Amino acid sequence: MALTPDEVNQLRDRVLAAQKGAYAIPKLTDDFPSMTVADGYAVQTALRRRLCAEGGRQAGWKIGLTSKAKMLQMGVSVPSIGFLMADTERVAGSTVTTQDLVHPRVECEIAFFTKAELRGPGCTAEQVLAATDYVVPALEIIDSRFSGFKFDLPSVIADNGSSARFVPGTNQYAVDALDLCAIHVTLEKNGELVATGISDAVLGNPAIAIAMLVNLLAEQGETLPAQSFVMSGAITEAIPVKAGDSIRAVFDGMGEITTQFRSA
Ligand code: OOG
Ligand code: MG
Repeated sequence: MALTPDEVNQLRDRVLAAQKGAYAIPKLTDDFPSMTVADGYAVQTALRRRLCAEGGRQAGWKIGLTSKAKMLQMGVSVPSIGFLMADTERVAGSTVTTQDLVHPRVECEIAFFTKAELRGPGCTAEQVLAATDYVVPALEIIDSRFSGFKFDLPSVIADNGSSARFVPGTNQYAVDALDLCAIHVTLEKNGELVATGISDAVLGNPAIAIAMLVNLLAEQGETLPAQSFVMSGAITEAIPVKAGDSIRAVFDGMGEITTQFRSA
């Protein structure tokens, strides 16, 4: 760690203000070039504690930068985890407001809901599958608080993995009812095809991403409790959206999710 406890709190406040005020700030490493990945997680944990102390409820976890498409798009080669707050969940088919976001982008993901606790280190995809109650298709709306959506790993981790909104689909599937490595997804914006992918883009199998998340949690001394909702990472690159756009994501064999974007 290169940051002092005071600096961790200072960066927590800087990120929190940008999230709440929906404005862009320079990436944190511009001011703190020696900041490490561990520092990024220290800021993220401080952010999570602050939001919970303010009365927020954590709704789950996310792992990101798990597909080649995302790593290439963002110029980062290591996955990162973040937390999901309940007040950032939106119902499938509903409207997402953009006035309270900086420069949102949409991603298609598979989300897992667990029925047993998972703990690392050494958590495997097999253990994840055995502990999974069901999977659902999901959209994530990410929104980096950094100017130009440009960052490095310590900065994006401190910004909670660009977490902004998430939209779980309503159709639930047992993991043995489908081939988790072969879900084709298509993303349409305003009726036009803008991205396609197959779920094995996520580390070969999205269950591997969940195991990786459990192992990263273990490094922070945490386990993944039963009844956790976890997003496994974008299958395709993320697509920018603005007020007036409508999005339709079709997950082959798992149904579709639509959402509309409005200013307020
Ligand atoms: C970081 C978050 C990436 C994913 O699914 O890959 C992510 C970012 O690209 O801003 O959520
Ligand atoms: Mg994501």
